[in-house]
Amino acid sequence: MKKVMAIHDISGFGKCSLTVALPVLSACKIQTTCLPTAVLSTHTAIPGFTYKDLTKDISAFHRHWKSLNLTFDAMYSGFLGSKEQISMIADIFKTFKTKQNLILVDPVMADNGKMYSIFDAHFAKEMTKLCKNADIIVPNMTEAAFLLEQSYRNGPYDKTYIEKMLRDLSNELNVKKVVLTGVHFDNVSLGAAAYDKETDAVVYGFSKKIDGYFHGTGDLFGSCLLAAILNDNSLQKSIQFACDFVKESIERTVRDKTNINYGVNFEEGLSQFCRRITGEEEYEIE
Ligand code: PXL
Repeated sequence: MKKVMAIHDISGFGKCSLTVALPVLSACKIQTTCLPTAVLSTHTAIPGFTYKDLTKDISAFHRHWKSLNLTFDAMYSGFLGSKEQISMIADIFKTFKTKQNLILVDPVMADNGKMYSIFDAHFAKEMTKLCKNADIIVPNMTEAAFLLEQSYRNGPYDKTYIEKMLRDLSNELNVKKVVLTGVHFDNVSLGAAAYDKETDAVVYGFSKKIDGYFHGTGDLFGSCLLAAILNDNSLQKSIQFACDFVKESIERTVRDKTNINYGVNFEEGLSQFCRRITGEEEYEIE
């Protein structure tokens, strides 16, 4: 069984971060070791959330896991509770990095042109340091702008803009693979673009765009992407699997008329997603 260390917060209510990564990876038969970075009553977009920072616990987790000689096929970080955590997570990466395993960093900090309420521009500077340790980074368009210290641009975008952004991120952060989410060239399709420095190639994955801002979809995308990659799918196929599954989860949420702040209905599609990425179920791209 493949093994992943998942480094995210636990938001008790409002599906995102560990309450998405853990079920997705487990359903895909990937053993998941959780490093919670903070515990919240809800994610930060729901007013009144409680917040317990776990920075002080991280080095104890690190020491204990090191003493157990744990090994991982991938380490996957998302929402970090404080700036101080960034160097601690970089140390964890150093301890458990091997030639074969994969570090995927989702630089969770912003969306829709704005930083999440608990972060500031200084946090973005620190986040660039963590990205420099990664094999793959998965920023959305807002996070990419912050990482490059550029101002955010609303879409639709064009290929020149997206492909320059991918190459700039790869060069400035010294990362081999970059997956940009929230890419769209019109108002019909939405998806992701992936760059591989080794081949200098850019590939795209798109699904039908559904209007509205649905919370937690970045974490769902990252978790699905990692699960697909660990099942030996190409980067292009992996982004397409992830885009389609996020879109289908949004469609179920719209059908159910759930509050879009509460997270998307991914649960109903999970077993099918797992069959798709393992090749047990034929999958035709729409
Ligand atoms: O989905 C990203 C995310 C993760 N964790 C927490 C958040 C957010 C986005 O708002 O608030 C706590």
